[in-house]
Amino acid sequence: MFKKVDDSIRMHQEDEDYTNPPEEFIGLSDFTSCGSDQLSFRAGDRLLVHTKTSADWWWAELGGLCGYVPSSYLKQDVEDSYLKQGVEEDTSEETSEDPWQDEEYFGSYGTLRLQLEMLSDRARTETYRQVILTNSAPLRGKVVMDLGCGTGVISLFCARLAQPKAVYAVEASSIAEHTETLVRQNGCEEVVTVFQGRAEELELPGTVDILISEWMGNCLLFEFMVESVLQARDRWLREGGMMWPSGASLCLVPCQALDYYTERMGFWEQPYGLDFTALQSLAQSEFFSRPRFSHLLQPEDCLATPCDVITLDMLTLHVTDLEKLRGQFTFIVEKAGTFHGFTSWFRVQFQSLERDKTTLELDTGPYSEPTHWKQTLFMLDGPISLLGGETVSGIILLHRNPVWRRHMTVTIQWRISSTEETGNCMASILYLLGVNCNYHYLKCSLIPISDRRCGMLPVKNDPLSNSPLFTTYLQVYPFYTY
Ligand code: GJV
Repeated sequence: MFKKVDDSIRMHQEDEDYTNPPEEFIGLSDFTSCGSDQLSFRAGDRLLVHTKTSADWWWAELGGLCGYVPSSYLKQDVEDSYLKQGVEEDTSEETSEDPWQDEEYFGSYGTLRLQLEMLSDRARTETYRQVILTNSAPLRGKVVMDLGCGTGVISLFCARLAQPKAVYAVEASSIAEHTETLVRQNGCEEVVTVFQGRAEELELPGTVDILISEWMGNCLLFEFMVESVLQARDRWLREGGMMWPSGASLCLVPCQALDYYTERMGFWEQPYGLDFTALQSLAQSEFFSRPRFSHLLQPEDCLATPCDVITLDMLTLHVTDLEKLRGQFTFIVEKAGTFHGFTSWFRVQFQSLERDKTTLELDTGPYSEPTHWKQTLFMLDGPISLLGGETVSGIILLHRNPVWRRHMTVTIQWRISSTEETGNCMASILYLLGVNCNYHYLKCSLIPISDRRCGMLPVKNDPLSNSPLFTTYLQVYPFYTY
């Protein structure tokens, strides 16, 4: 599985500064590799980091094996490094850092900039309004909790459009100081009570019938506010109560992203008549190593019908389920095109309080009205041409960061296969890709063979079990990248 130390280091050090000795780091938590170029380790293991390949992934060694490791799972061996550098030890800052980054998180939600962004997202806000409007009859006399109410818009919809007994509007950021005023100005103070504080630390007058919240982040889970919602559910939702949203799913599609690709990669070909192609691999790792948030996917750039890769039932989901989520996909390419990457988004459902009434949905995908989340694009290292009828299949893994609790790593492993008859080639494997051995960066590089109709690999057995898997590893970054 893993490369032997000698070979891999030699390979890796080709253009490295030999004078830099490896640094020792300690595993903060267990890490299980998701591919043959990653290295598994356990909390407390001492790893030698040879190269800090990118901000997120480092090339490290443990017990004679080498592989990539996520930098956020490691901490420096402070004693060792300080001894070496002769600096006095001071870990106070490091140890006092909040893994939830609440100061920063609630600080940003205390600004009108973010509140305006959410409120002016018509599709989002209008869906919540419709949910309340269409459920106004059964909402009568009910107790509702609005978790993360912000300016209180959902609570106000409840009070204005239905006749609940009480609405508990819970908000941890400083915006809550204004929510109180808005409640009064809209004449809802009899029904809506604002609780300023973290939902986890809150005392409410009693249980609630409905827990409503707009907790979704990029790629659905990012920010992991969903944990607060699940904890509130377990503490405050009465038996048989309703969660809104009641269900959620993460969606994925292989796609074209020609404009984005050309803008970031094509540029270097001949700017001002000069040859800047030497910068292309740098451009690739700088621009494509992280997901592109706020990508707006055009429907015509979908190469297949999108599918739900992960679905969550908000009544039964456990906080521990969030640590690792796994989904599968098989896309059948509908029309020939260039495969630049995968785009992801989410849908959430709002089951009706009344039996047999329609479930409302908020869909943040390319076939619906754009929302402030837009979509998230995961670029491949290089484009691949696909033909209609070929399949792109694989798995997606969401690994919650064990240290930084609002972050996660998204891994997509995929392969392409075809059953098409092609000239003198015996059907199948039009798999023209190889794993680049020059591991400058974690995503596997693809080496497309320029003419896929020649020189392709003969198919021996089942193309699916034969063809290698390509992995796109991406670290999903903080909420403030909005
Ligand atoms: N307790 C109270 N308020 C919270 C909590 C919590 N645990 N977590 C988040 N919020 N990404 N489109 C508040 C946060 O301050 C903000 O106003 C809102 O919920 C987040 C909305 C996330 N939506 C999004």
